[in-house]
Amino acid sequence: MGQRETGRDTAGPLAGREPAEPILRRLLTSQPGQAGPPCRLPPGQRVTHDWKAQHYGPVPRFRPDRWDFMVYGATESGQEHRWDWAAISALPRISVTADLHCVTKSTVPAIPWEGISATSLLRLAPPAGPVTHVMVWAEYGYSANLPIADYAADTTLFATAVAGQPLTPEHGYPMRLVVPHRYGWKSVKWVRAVEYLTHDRRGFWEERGYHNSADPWQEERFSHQET
Ligand SMILES: Nc1nc2c(c(=O)[nH]1)N[C@H]1C(S)=C(S)[C@@H](COP(=O)(O)O)O[C@H]1N2
Ligand SMILES: [Mo]
Repeated sequence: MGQRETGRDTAGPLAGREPAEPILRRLLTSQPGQAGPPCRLPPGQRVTHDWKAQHYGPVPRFRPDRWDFMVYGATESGQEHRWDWAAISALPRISVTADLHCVTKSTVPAIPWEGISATSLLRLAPPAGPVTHVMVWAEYGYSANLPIADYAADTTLFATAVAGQPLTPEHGYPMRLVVPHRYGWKSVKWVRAVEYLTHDRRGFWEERGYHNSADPWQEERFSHQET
């Protein structure tokens, strides 16, 4: 495959935030009252504290006057929904602290995301009954598909900030999707639209050999594993 992910050095808000030891202890300790695997690091992953941005292609420039966010496709009303940056900025915020698992095996632990929950956007832009999946679209045509259940998970959010600071351009400014329970390529940076689908369709990396469902706990990295 001629394409690969590129990494860039960035001094994000997490740089030097915490010594390694407490993070490792937290990762290796099961969380009381939380369902799921006893070890919080998915198989084959290693922890990295150096949060390098991972993406394909250049970092887009944000132009607030031209930027909008759309929900279209199989909406309940049959109409598309559109927000400009001021309207998005006025929506209520949630916080989700989550690990980010890149398929290339690095995991950045405990990123304190803040943003708009996917469920609140689902309420504002209800899907039609037959919707089964969404395609999440970014600048330059990057995309990732998700079953509606993954999109509607209560930890899925459109992040605009980390630790109280706006996202850096490399990490998705002004807004990115975060799907903590899937590999990082589903966490679409520089997001511009969500398309409601009545059938599954593969996104950018899914078409190029990455696994369709991308569950890090099942090590669903590549399509040849799909049965
Ligand atoms: N638009 C866009 N979003 C993207 C990507 C990309 O190439 N383009 N790369 C994905 C991949 S592979 C990962 S691991 C995460 C990395 O997020 P980070 O750079 O903030 O660590 O972004 C995801 N979102
Ligand atoms: Mo990735």
